[in-house]
Amino acid sequence: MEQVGWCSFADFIKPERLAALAAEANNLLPEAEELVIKRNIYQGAANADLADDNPASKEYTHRALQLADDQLAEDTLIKQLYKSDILTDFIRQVQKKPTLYRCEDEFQALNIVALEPGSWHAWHYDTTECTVTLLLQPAEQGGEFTFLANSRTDDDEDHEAVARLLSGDTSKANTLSRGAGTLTLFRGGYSCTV
Ligand SMILES: O=C(O)CCC(=O)C(=O)O
Repeated sequence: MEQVGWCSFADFIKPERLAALAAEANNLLPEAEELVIKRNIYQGAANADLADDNPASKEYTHRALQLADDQLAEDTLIKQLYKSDILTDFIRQVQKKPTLYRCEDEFQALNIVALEPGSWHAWHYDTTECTVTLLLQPAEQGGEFTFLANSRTDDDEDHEAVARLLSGDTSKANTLSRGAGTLTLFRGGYSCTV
């Protein structure tokens, strides 16, 4: 985390518990909303008046089935995992934080995201410093997770590197092909991600 802005733990969840988590998520999916969001990489409305090479001028579409935190009951396995003090403390230690609070946002704290054929993530920065994801079920095809670690700071951005990434050159980016049960932490608020 400190040196490259991300880390990933394969087989973080034992297979039998993972199967139960994946089954639970699949059972909940009929209640999921298909989210179609058009936005620029900074999560704002694209401004076509800006120069063409300014990423804020470009719109990307996110299309996925999503369950928000308020759709995940307290007794679900995934919510129990999210609220586990052991897990939160582990994530705190990986980030070397003196204290780590769980997100209290009623929709955003915990999400289940399902990408079906025709779904995709848009290039974006997250609104958190660090994002934690757990892959419950791998893609049959594709599904790579790509991000340009630390492509911006609080007051600066590597514009050239971001422009190269958005034009399709992922040679400087990290691309992870994760197996089921992989827990990944990455500096999502500072890393342009898809
Ligand atoms: O885990 C993934 O595949 C993507 C995660 C992501 O883009 C995000 O949480 O912002």
